[in-house]
Amino acid sequence: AKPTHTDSPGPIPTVIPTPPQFQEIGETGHRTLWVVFALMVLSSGFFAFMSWNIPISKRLYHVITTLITITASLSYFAMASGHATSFSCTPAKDHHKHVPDVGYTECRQVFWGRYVDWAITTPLLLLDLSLLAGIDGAHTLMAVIADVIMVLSGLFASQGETATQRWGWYAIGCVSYLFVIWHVALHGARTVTAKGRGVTRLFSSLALFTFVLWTAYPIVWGIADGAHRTTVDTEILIYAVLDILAKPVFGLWLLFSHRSLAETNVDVGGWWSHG
Ligand code: RET
Repeated sequence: AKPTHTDSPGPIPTVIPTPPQFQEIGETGHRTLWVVFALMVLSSGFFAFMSWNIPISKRLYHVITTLITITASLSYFAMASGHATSFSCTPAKDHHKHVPDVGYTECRQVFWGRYVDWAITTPLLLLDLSLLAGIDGAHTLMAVIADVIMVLSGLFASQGETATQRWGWYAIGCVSYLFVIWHVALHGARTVTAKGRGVTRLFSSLALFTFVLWTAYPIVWGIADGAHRTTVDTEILIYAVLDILAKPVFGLWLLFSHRSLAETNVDVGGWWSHG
């Protein structure tokens, strides 16, 4: 029947839905992103400067390491200027027991620019370590592919809407990470001994430093992006410290050691340089 003006509009809803809760960047996070951008630019300049008097044939680590901080500069510029970010919304439960379980949506700011950065820089960091340890192309390639799968899994996890999507991808990422450690740290520990005591000692310290640092990333991800237990600014601060240690500090350590330890040289054949 045709509705008339006397029709009731229906029952008045007894539960008013809670509006989405937003978790987003604040002043501290914003400033931190700009500071890290500046540090990455300075490091890139410094690494390029360090390679000035080095013959091309001995510049492979310099080139790789400078590319790592250049890539980080670009991604930090994007994030600091407000790009490379989106909101990931997930259903959140209402924790008050006496209120019916209405649930609401929780939207957290995610910087997907990080994953683009990591997809480029973590393979390059592994390449530095693999060349240092004298790991063959086959194992290096497997490590790099496992690493890219790890980072892309993290990206998919961060965009997931259901717990299955988010934690499923996270688990896939963690398994890939185990492959990376296996191919680079364990395999490298065997191959590096052929390069003598000095390189073995350097590789052991650098690989330990790397994998302790890298393991912090999935832990931070689980607490911040997975469980939403920290603010977006705290997450930015923690990743900032980790990124500075994993890129500029790692780079300084590697390039200064390479300068004083001739056995770190890699023979990559005539394609890289003619002498
Ligand atoms: C994710 C989530 C999925 C599971 C794992 C992760 C590991 C990330 C790592 C990142 C390293 C980044 C570095 C950046 C350089 O500055 C993607 C967080 C295992 C290991 C070293």
